[in-house]
Amino acid sequence: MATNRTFTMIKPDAVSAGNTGAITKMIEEAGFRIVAMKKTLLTPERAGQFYAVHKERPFYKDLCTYMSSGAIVPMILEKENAVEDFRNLIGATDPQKAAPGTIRNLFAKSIEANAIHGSDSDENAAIEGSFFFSQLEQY
Ligand code: IDP
Ligand code: MG
Repeated sequence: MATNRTFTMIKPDAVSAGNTGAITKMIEEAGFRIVAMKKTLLTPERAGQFYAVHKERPFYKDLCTYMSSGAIVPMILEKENAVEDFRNLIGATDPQKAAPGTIRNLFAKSIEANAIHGSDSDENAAIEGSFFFSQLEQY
């Protein structure tokens, strides 16, 4: 079976709550291989670049402040049908609407502090992965 890749990051609320291990375990048990992973910080400016697609949205400034408020754990993941399967594993943006058993249902605090990011397309997965990691051909 062909595999493909997606990009994720565990967001500051989930890292500071000590849920990095539990979330990483769910990701591996769902069949994703962790290709690359690190713990790092975003400045507000870098958060703004990452979420530039949302810069006209009312929540943009708060989102950049929140995403630079503490450590994050970005990862590149590999699995057959990775992008779609990972979006299903994390659940809806708003944790109140996220299906039972999804990562956001279990760990998110709010629609903003929603525990985890997941790319929405193969194209964005590649762009977002290279925002944090280089020389991926060696992984
Ligand atoms: P997604 O992360 O499920 O793809 P997007 O619409 O791409 O959702 O939004 C990016 C991020 O912006 C969300 O994960 C969340 O942290 C934040 N966000 C989205 N909608 C709202 C909102 O209505 N209020 C506050 N923050 C929001
Ligand atoms: Mg999105």
